[in-house]
This record gives sequence, structure tokens and C-alpha cells, in this order.
Amino acid sequence: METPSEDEAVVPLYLGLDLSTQQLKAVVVDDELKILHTASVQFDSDLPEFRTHGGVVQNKLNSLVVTTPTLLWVKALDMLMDRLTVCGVEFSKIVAISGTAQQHGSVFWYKGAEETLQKLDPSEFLHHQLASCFSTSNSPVWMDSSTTVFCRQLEESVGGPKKLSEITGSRAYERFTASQIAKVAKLNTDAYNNTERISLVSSFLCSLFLGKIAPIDYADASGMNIMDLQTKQWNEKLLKVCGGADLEEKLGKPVVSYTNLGDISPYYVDRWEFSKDCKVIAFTGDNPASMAGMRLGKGWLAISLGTSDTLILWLNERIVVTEGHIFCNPVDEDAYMGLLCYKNGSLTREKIRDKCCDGSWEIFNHLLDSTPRGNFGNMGFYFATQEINPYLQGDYRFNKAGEKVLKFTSLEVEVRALIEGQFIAKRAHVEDIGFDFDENTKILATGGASKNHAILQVMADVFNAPVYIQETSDSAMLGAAFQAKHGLHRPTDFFEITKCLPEPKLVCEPYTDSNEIYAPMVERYRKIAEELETLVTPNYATQ
Ligand code: ADP
Ligand code: XUL
Repeated sequence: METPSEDEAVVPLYLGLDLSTQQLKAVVVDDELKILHTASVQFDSDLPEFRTHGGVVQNKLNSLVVTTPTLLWVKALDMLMDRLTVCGVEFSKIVAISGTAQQHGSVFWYKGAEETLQKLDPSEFLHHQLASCFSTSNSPVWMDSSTTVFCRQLEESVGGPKKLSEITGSRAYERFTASQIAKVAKLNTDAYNNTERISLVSSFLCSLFLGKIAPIDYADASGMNIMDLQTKQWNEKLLKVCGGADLEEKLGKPVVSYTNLGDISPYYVDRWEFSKDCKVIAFTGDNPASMAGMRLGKGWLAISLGTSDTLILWLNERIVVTEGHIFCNPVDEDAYMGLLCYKNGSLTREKIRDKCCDGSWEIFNHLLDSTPRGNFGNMGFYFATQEINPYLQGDYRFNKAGEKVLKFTSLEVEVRALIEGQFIAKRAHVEDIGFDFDENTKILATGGASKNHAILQVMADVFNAPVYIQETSDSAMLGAAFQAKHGLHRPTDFFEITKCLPEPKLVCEPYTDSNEIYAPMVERYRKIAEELETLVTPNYATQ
């Protein structure tokens, strides 16, 4: 390998990876965090031999069981490295690597796997060498919802859902890793007993670069229902319920999200000409990495209006929530982040657009703009599919007097009721999760519907805060690249590291009377949701 000249040595590059549900992507950025190269591998089309659909396999006998063959991810990395080479990436200039992956999914390493990782042969593909390294050949992923019985056991073991949330940041969810591990331990006991270590998808991918089993980071560990958010240690009672005495060892000790884990595996030095000094920074989950990629700091709230709607927010303090999730903050170990997921996002907006506006966003926006803020006192809540919070399905309309009505008097009232209702509910939940609104609050809008100015104006008004957008997409993958630089340069603060990037663009400001109009509507929503929810019994299995 040639030694770089002095000039070349001062141009460091950073590599960020993202192992999402459907693809494995990579980005190479320079020291100014400018994107130089990207490459990706699509699971369904590039690796058809694994027969995935949307990157996953749904069990034919039990549709609640959703997995991905673990070896597919390994083979995807072999292909991705080839594609990065074809792009002309100069691996020798990469000084640090970090990554991100879909949250909650788990990898069960077979006994002896770590030794194999430590002795990888650079002349061979990874997938040839790791073929027998997994004690379950299929990894449960976040779309799996087959573990309800184990969720209830977890909650009961500590005194109920609220108590579990107090300890781990969330009540028990089927996709969270603790109940998934409990299922393997109870129903696939031989495989569990033959398991040397358990990784999350993020720490699994990290392990492939580190050449040994990488620790799980605090932010992704918060999506497991087993780590105590206060002490940042695995909770003993929960360890016992999920796996027993040896689970602590199988999980290893979790670490701060931007920990520098040391040198890259010699496999990459010999096979791909990486520098032997290239450092591997802990990998994390995609939602925490998105927070880093959006550079979401104190006072910021990110609202993603995609297929489903997701809210990510910075929290200084940790509070107990029964809906939504509190995670450790990926860029500041003393802070937290909040995550709220909604199933009724763009598809529900499209449904009303199709019913009221002939499928046209232009007509939709015209109707939205032609009704006043507050919608003459009418309110509506639309849940085309079973919502997580509130736990409701169906359409609910209320007139100014608070009476339930079947129909509104005009299409424009219906359209405004939909958009206002969606943001009013979100504001109530954001307040419940402990976000402090004040004159410094700013909203970052992302996702497909963030190009719709009329919708963003309602967002600004309901939250009584200015709304910003930013050019970049792929925030999780970029967040990983930023963390690579951050982890390498600690103790320099994350925001100092990323200040070279352009600021988000202001697109809407709230009208001055907004809070007067919407604060009472948020209170009305709380009462309505409480009354409606008492009429239904939750079946958490579908979440
Ligand atoms: P995903 O969450 O699957 O990544 P996107 O963030 O790309 O999805 O968002 C896709 C959605 O954006 C579509 O379902 C569509 O309804 C919505 N969308 C696209 N353009 C507009 C628009 N002008 N106004 C409102 N919604 C829009
Ligand atoms: C979050 C969640 C998903 C996955 C996949 O709780 O389940 O966002 O991280 O992207």
C-alpha cells in the first residue's frame, strides 16, 4: 500500500452506513461534511436469492412473525464495498466510520462467532466466512408483532406498563428487543443456549467493521425495553424475565453513542486498503441517527410527514410516558430524545384529498387556505387505520358546540378539520412527553408532505412556532457520517463539529393570534380523546 503524501494526509474522509429495512446505503463525506459518494444495495432486487419482500420475510403460518435472513445483511455489505470501490472511494483516506440501522431487530451470534470475526481471511467474502455464525438464521425485525404474551410478562414483572416505562422509557412493545429475546429463549431454547452474544442490527453491522462483537449504544439500547434509562445499565429483573442469568453477558455492556471503539478490523486494511488507524465509532438506531442528521438541538422539534408521521424531539429531562418513547440522546449523553410514531400520516391525508379534492393537492390547499384558523369551532380526527395514540380507528367529527356530527357542512371545513386535528393531537402529545414550548421553539418539517406550504402554515399556527425545512434527505445515513467525525473529535461538541453545514430555511411563521385559537382546542382534544378511548379496549398486538 502506498503511503499518502503530506497533502493527501490532510484530507480526511468519513464513512456513514445505514442498514434500513429495504436497503443498505453508504455515504462518504469530506471534512466539511460535504457528500462525495453514495452507494446502495437493494435487498429484494440485488439479493433475490433470499426471497425478501420489502426487505423482510413474513411468516406464512403466522403473519405477525416478520424477519430478515441475517446472512442477507452480511452479503449486502460485501456488495456495498464493491460498489463503493466502483464509485472511486479512496478507502485509505477514511479516518472514521459510524453507522445506523433499523431499530429493535436482533442478531443471535452462534458460539465461536467472535473468534471467526477476529480471524477473517481478507481473500474471502464476509458472507462465506460468517455463514455458520448465527444461532437463528433469521433476525426478528421491527415489523414483527408476535411477542404480545412476552410483553405482558415484562410489564407484570416490574409492576405494570407505567412502571416499565419509568425504567426503560417505553411500555412493552412487541417490536422492542426484550420481548423478542424472551421469545427466542422460551420457544427456541437450543438456539438461545447456543448464542454467544446478542446484537441489535446497528451493533451487528458495527461488529462487522470492528472485527469483534461491538457494544450496543445507549440510544439504540433504549429501544429494547430492558435498559434502565437512569443508570444506563441492563435492569436485573428484566434480564431475568427475558433470558436468565447469562443474558447480561450475551448483551455486553452498553456504551455512550459516540464512543470511539478503536481500530477497524485488519480485514478491511488488507482487503480494501483502509488505513489501519481508521476508527470505528459506535453505531446507533435510525431514529437517533436521524436526530443527529437533522442536527436537532435544544428547542427543536422535528415533524416528519411521510407515509406515517414521526416526531423527534430534544429533551433535557426524562419523564415517564405511557405513549411514545424516551431514548437516550445520541449526541449528548446527559440529554434524552422523544419519539412519537403515528400510523395515520400521508395515506390518511390522501384519503381525504381523494374524497374532497378529486385527488388534487392544489384543490386541497385552496380549500385549506379558504377556511379560517380554528375552523369555526369544528374539530375532526381521522384514523383510516388503527392509530397508536390515541388508540382509535374511524372518523370523529365535532361541531362548535362539541356535539358529535356525521358530516361537516362543507368540503373546506372537512379538509381543515383533518389537518388541524392531526397537528392538535400531536401538540398535545408533544406537551405530554415533556417538551417545553417557548418563544425559542422551532419546528423542522421533513418527509413528503413538507413541500406543501398550506399544510406547513397550519403546523406553524397550531404549534405557535416557526417552521423550517432543510435541503438534505437521508438524515439517518448522514447522521451516521456526522457521528463518525463527532466520535473521532470528542470532546468537541456535536454542534461545533457540524456548524459548517448550512442552516435550515424558514418557510412559515405563526399568526399572532394562533395560540389564543389553538391552546383551547388542544384542551378540547384531550377531553375528546379520553372520552373516545374509554369506549375501546386496546389490543396492543397490532402496534
Ligand atoms: P416515506 O415515509 O415512505 O419515506 P415520504 O416522506 O416520501 O414517504 O412521503 C410520501 C408521501 O408524501 C406521499 O404518501 C404523499 O401523500 C405525500 N406528499 C407528496 N407530495 C405532497 C404534497 N404536495 N402535499 C401533501 N402531501 C404530499
Ligand atoms: C421506531 C421503529 C422504526 C424502525 C425502522 O420505533 O420501529 O422507525 O426504527 O425504521
